[in-house]
Amino acid sequence: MTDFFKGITAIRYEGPDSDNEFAFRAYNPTEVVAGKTMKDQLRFAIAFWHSFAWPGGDPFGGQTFDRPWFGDSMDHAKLKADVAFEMFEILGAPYFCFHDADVRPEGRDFRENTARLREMTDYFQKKMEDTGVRLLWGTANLFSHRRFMAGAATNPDPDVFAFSAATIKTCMDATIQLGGENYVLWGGREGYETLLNTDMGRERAQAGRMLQMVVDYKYKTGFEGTILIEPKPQEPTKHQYDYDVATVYGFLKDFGLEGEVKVNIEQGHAILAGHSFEHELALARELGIFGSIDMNKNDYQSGWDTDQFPTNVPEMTLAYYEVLHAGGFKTGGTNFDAKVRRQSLDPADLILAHVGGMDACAAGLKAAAKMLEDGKLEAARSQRYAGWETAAGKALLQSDLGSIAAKVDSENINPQPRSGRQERLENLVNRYI
Ligand code: XLS
Ligand code: NI
Ligand code: NI
Repeated sequence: MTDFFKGITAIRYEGPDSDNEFAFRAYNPTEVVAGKTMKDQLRFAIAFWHSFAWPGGDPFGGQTFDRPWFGDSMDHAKLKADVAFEMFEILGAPYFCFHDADVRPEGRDFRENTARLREMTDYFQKKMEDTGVRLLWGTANLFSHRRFMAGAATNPDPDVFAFSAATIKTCMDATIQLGGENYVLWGGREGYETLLNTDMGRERAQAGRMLQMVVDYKYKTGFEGTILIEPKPQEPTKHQYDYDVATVYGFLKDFGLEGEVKVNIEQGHAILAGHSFEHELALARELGIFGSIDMNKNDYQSGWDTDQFPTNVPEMTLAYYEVLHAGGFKTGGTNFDAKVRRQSLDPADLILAHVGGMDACAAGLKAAAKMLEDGKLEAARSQRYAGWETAAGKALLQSDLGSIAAKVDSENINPQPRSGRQERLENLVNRYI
């Protein structure tokens, strides 16, 4: 045991009337909601990078956090892992997620990086066996080191492509060893700053080839998890190739990988792309590529990926409505890709940020389940499209422009607009929250 959390003990469910800051009010892991326990519906994961590797910097100032594991040695890395697992246990979080660079110090070269990652993977494996905490997904950090400044797969330098491919292999190996349920690719620097120096066609083709290699390696190794792409429109690069769910789907279709790869949708990235979270979730469901979610919101004014913990229950309700509507998570889950604000220095801040996030998600899930079970929202939606269920409606889609024109003329079809009832539906939604 480290003394980092200074005696904070396991967080328990105490219900909505509890006065205890260190308790869940909505998240009751064993309570059944929509046919599964909340633990199994929500499948919470803690993001290693934001809670344990991020120093609290912003563009105007560096480190604000003073963590005993900040340092470059393997001992620091192991202390960081020890504290992380203590936090997973305090929160009762069933999963975590990590990048290679979060868990091992940067080595001199690929060989040293790989050796350190292997050593840490073994260290994690032991901790996972001891605690029962599982890996939701692993990923490679192909964006922080300066070698990746012009991209990883999409780099103009083939050596960077090679280094990236090799690094992905080691991260997939670590994910497989740890029984990870997914492998994520977020293309932080897979995009460009200016077209003046960019061959977009070539870069897209390189990204497609890299993705194919990832899928091939999945089959070669027998990895049973899901390969996920995490869309984001910009930041760090100005134009990112995986802009949003629709763009990723087009990319997958282009390279024939739409049956192999799904999406990890982040609330903050949806907002950056000018969409709502629920739009991205619903579209992924319709396209058959819904996989997992990163649950962190952005500040609505700043226009940055501020990675804040979710606190807004009405937003969570609409999000989990879409998740339930998609049939719930299969290999995916709810990853808190969220960081405490840089002034939130205390160990307790880290714990309570997650407690609040877990409660907000749980409250949203419960409201969403009620909404789905009641069926009033779906009934209103079906009613709106009822015309398409009639024989005439169905026949229309099998017809052609000429026949339709003749029909509209002979029957004098003259559409009468009907209310979309938006406010009534908004009022209905608020009744469940
Ligand atoms: C950054 C992304 C990143 C991915 C994992 O904006 O959200 O944290 O989730 O590389
Ligand atoms: Ni993310
Ligand atoms: Ni993000």
